[in-house]
Amino acid sequence: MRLSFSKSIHPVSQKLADIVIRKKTNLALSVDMTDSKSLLHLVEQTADHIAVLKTHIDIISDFTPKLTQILRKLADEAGFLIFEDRKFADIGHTVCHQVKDGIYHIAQWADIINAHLLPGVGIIEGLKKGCQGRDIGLLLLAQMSSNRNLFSDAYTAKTVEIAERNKDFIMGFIAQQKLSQDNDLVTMTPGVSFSSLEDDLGQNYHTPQYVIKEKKSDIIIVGRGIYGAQNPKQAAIEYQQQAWQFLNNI
Ligand code: S5P
Repeated sequence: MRLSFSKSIHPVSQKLADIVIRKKTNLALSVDMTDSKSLLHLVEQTADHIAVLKTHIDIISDFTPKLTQILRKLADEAGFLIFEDRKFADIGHTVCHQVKDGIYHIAQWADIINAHLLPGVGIIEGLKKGCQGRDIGLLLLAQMSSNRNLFSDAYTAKTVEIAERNKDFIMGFIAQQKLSQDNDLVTMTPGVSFSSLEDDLGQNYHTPQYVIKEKKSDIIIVGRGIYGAQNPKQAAIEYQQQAWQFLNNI
């Protein structure tokens, strides 16, 4: 099996590798629902098939702290990591509060967070400070899936370079392909669907085969391909099986 990060020095990547191997899944489910009941129903249906649950906690209309307590409990019981896709992008002092305080207290329940490196390396220190006390991994956005995005090759290369120098906290990338030869770093790829090529707001999709086999990513991130399906549990199983098969090079 090609699981390049299985010996990563990052504790969250180690946990992720253990889950991927034990549950035979390199699928991250993006639960972009806006009410907690639908979200929890989806998680209960798919928990056995996912390695990571990716949330956008700030789109939940009826959010209460109870929701993140329940998600944390489900994650510990079913064995998946929680990735809060907040895409931090501010100065260190501000992101420190954004990850720790407010109504979401992300650092109390998330295993993985992500950030844009646009403001410079202070964002890494700010998030690290805000995450003190728990094992949390930071993914840097090195590329995006959306049409005509403004990521340049130079920006992507600089992001990779900075990640490779900060592996105590940075666990890898959100990217469209494997970018670093450093096996401590994980690559997660969104914009994955069996059936769609794009949506009407600029999203682009590729198949699990393309992303895992051709582009050598580690983890596929799937949202509407699963929760928009007639049978989300069955769809999760199909994405799980395909992504796993191509990770194993069959
Ligand atoms: O480049 C990116 C980065 C991210 S994190 N493109 C993305 O689509 N995402 C997120 O992945 C996006 O915010 C959404 O939550 C998910 C893709 O959802 P889908 O429904 O299009 O599969």
